[in-house]
Amino acid sequence: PAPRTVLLTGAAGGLGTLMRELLPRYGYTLRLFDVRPVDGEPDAVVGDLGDRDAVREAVRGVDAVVHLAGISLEASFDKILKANIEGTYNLYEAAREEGVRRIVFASSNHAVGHTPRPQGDDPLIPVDTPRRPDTFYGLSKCFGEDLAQLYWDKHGVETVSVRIGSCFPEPTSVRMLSVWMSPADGARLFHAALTAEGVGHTVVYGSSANTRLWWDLGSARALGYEPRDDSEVFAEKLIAEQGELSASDPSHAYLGGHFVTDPPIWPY
Ligand code: NAI
Ligand code: 15L
Repeated sequence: PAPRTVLLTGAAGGLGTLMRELLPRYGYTLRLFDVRPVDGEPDAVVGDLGDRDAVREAVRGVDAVVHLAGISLEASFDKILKANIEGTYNLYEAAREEGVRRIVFASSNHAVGHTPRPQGDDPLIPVDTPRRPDTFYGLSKCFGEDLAQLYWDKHGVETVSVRIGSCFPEPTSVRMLSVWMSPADGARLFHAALTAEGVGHTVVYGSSANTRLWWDLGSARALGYEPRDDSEVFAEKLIAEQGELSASDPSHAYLGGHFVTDPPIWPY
């Protein structure tokens, strides 16, 4: 049966806030979890991914998990280790113990961020391109994808790992014209990832059907995902403001964009 009750971790965050609004329209009842209180949601569970008992209690009785919680930008290795590596392990272990059979894991384009971006007539980047993280953050997403594979092969917990591009209400950079996922398409993709049958562990890129797309959406479409949005409507304005991506600037040369060159910027 299709999952109905879904644990949404990271519910206080940017993507969590968008999905809190959009996923219930597909009929899901959400249980919310975050280390921070969730605005306007007094029933949300406030807990840390590092607290195994809290995580186990949070997953108890749900049909599936959409796992968004964690550090979402580059940070020190120690912080990434706690929140994203140990935290994601705790979530999978809790799911195994509680018999939860489906997880949608918010992976990231930064798992492959050091891959040169296609230029001109270059082919789209396939989903099985060798992983080339651009940060410790991206490395933690590689770990999460491998953890998902392990829990499928060994314990029968299914995962769709979604290598999200940039999911924000609007694209705000020229790079985002290629990697943007509209919130509505994000909800479509998460719904497909929650309901497609026999996914085992499937890795997909998460973006809209952008004219300037850099990667292959084939594995996402195979789940039943049909994106409806295209960032091209924002192209003229963004290119007039910022110019085209440069071929020689290292922060424009790879899928991960400025993550390849930025210092750690996680604020706490
Ligand atoms: P965000 O930083 O706004 O939200 C992350 C949430 O996780 C925050 O509310 C934070 O309090 C919570 N969190 C952090 N550490 C925690 C812990 N130890 N225990 C419990 N909760 C914890 O990030 P955003 O943009 O909402 O992203 C959500 C997820 O999607 C992240 O895993 C991120 O890596 C991934 N992602 C997001 C993209 C985007 O475009 N928004 C792109 C690629 C990946
Ligand atoms: C990510 O993984 C981040 O979580 C998000 O904040 C965006 O910066 C996105 O990647 C991106 O690549 O634009």
